[in-house]
Amino acid sequence: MTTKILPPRLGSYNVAEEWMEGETFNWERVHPVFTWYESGKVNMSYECVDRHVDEGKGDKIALHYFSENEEETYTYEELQREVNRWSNVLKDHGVTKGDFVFVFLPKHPHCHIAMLAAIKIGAVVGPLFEAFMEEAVKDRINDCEGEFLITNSKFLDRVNRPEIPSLKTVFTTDLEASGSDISITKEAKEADDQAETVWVDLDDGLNIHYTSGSTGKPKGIIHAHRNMIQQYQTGRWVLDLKEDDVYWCTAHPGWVTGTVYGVFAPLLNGVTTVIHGSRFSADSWYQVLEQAQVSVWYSAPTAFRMLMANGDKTLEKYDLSSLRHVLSVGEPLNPEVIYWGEKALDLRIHDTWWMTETGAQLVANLPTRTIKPGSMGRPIPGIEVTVLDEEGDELPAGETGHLAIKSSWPSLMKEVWKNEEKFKSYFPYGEKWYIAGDLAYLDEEGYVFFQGRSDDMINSSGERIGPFEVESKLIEHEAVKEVGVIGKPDPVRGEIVKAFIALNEGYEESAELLEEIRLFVRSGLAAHAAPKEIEVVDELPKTQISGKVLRRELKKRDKAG
Ligand code: 6R9
Repeated sequence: MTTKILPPRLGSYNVAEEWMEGETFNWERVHPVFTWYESGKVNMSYECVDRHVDEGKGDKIALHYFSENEEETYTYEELQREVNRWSNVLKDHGVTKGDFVFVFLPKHPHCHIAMLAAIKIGAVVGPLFEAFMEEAVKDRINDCEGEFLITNSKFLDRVNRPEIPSLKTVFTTDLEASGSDISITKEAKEADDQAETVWVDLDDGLNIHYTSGSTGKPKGIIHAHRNMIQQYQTGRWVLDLKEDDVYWCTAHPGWVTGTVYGVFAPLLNGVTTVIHGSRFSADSWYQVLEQAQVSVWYSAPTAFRMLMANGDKTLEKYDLSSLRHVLSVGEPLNPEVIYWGEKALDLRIHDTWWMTETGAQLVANLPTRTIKPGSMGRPIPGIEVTVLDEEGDELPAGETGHLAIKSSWPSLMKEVWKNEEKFKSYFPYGEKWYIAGDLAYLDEEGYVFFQGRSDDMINSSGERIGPFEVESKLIEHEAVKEVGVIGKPDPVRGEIVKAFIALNEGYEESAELLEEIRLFVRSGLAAHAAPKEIEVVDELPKTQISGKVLRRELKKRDKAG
């Protein structure tokens, strides 16, 4: 396919009015937007909710929730009162500044409220992905010895309490709680709708998200309140959020995108956020876009590919004329998808690039820039990007190497929980350059072309999956002797998880056994981590010295076979 470039479309964009291409940009320019600029005191929850009420925008719709049979809205003032009530309940039960509060809830206003309530009283919120199973939940809470969890009775089945000894208090969103658990919704009804904001420092902890690495268990990436500088500003310039926008980010807050661009950025910008509770189907998604009159939509390549594969027939049933700006994140955005967007939606799909660790977007196609399909765009104002070789020297345009970002920027992670060494590993060539772990090249104009990961990480439907975590689970199965897990290219999901296994003596390969093994991972870790393909081999290729499974070799074999 020949790639054709897509020039910007006419429109009045925030970034065009506030910044000139080529002009240097200092993040300090953003500081006066926030209350702390004068008071010196900061709280993300205050800036997301209370500030808008204080500024007279309390009647504006903050959240618009849809599911199959429910629809619910909260104005900023209603959201404020609810957040206050919940934060009072949390406080009454001992949550204080710096405590970890895990939130394990489906896409629902309760999830937003729980997060904002915990943050309001200075706690560090840990949103857990809704698809996590027992093991994934346990590992994360145990890693930071979390004492508090907000969940519901349905998800509680996946919380193995005896194995999470630090867990002191479980709040559920059901009106009746069992045993010593606390119904946060019931107590909130009785609680005061006024609450004190706990003011913290810009550098104090705000949220924790676990990301998979290629070795070891997932690492806890901790972010600070200062992130709001970049999250607000990218919401304004990259998402182009304006006062009257209705904005929908399809990600669950358990993925960093769902927290940063599903909760914080839209609320910081004072727009209406759509929350959609049901599972993906082309019909239900188009229906949300139509019914909620979504104007700005942030989703992922897998979703766009599924809509594309669904065909135009479904699309034609809906009126999507409210839509004006569409963005994508999480995995490579195929040029075909961009061309589909042009045809089907009559809009450009704007790719954006960032990571859990970076806290906000760094490379993007701004609405005012030409899109080169196949490229993620260029660094946003205030960000400098280059490509380094193995020695840490900058490479010329066109040559692939390690994608590097000049440090620092406002939303860079604060720390890796209890793992200073891991934090340092992002800066192998010194403090100047943050190394993303992605391979890329730049063209003459500075457009960034993603070329893959430099490690063994798997990216399936935008989900970062560490092969090690899947391997560790597989090896627990009694039939499995040895295992190696890789990402296999897939037209819809980007990659799928593929496992190579050697069986223990006494076990024979059969469809039933492989299905049992797959379900073992599915029910232990998460559906997206379960191998879609399992291949039984006699032996796995290993390194001579350390006996590590050679995933690269497995990849090669997989291609050849
Ligand atoms: C926000 C998020 C980060 C990794 C990143 C890269 C991949 C993200 C991408 C992309 C190609 C894009 N990635 N955006 N690859 N094009 N536009 O995704 O965070 O889950 O931590 O993943 O995802 O490999 O290093 P996270």
